[in-house]
Amino acid sequence: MKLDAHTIAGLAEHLETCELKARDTPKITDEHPGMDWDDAYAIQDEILRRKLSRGARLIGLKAGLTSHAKMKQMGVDTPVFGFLVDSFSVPEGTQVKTSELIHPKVEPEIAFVLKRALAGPGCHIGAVLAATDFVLPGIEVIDSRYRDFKFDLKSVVADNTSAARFVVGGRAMRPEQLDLRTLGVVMEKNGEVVSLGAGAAVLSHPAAAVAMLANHLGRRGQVIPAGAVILSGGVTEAVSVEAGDHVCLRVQNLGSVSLRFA
Ligand code: OOG
Ligand code: MG
Repeated sequence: MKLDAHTIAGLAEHLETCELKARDTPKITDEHPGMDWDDAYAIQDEILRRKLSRGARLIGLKAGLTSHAKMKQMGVDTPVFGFLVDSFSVPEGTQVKTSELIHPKVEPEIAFVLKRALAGPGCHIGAVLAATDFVLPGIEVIDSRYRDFKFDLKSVVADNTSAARFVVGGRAMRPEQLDLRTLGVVMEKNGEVVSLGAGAAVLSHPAAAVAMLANHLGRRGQVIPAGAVILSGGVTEAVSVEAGDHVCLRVQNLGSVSLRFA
């Protein structure tokens, strides 16, 4: 750790205020170029602690930057991990208020729900599939608090990996009924296809992203709890959205899920 507790608390408050007020900020490594990975996750943990102390519930976890398309789009080379609380979850059919967001983008994702907790280190695809209750389609709405969506990995980790909103829906299926690598994914905006891909775009197998998350948490003495929703990461590049847009994600065998932006 390079930052003291006071600085970490101040940066967490700053980033969370930007989130809650839909205000952007230069990336925090501009002011703190020496901050390390532990500092970045400590800032993210402090944002979670602030939310929990105000009554939020932790309902899930996310992996991000798990596909080459996403890594290339953001100019980075390693996955990152974040948390999901109840206020991020949008029921299908309700509208996402763009006035609460800075510059939202949508991503097509495969969501996992576990029947048993998963612990790392040493977690692998087999362990993930054995512990998975079902998978289902999800649209993640990301909204970096950083100006023009420009960041480095430590800044984006501190900013809870741009997490903002998400919806899951469609048809839940057990993983043994599917080949998650060849699962086709089509995302439409206002009726036009804007991105398409297959599950293997995520680390060759979406369950590998969940294994990486379990191994990341294992190093910190934590597990992925049963019942949590886990977003395994955008299959394709993220697509910008604005008020009036309608986004529909269709995943092979898993039906569709959609979101409207107001
Ligand atoms: C970071 C979050 C990336 C994903 O699925 O790749 C992410 C960002 O691109 O702002 O959630
Ligand atoms: Mg994502």
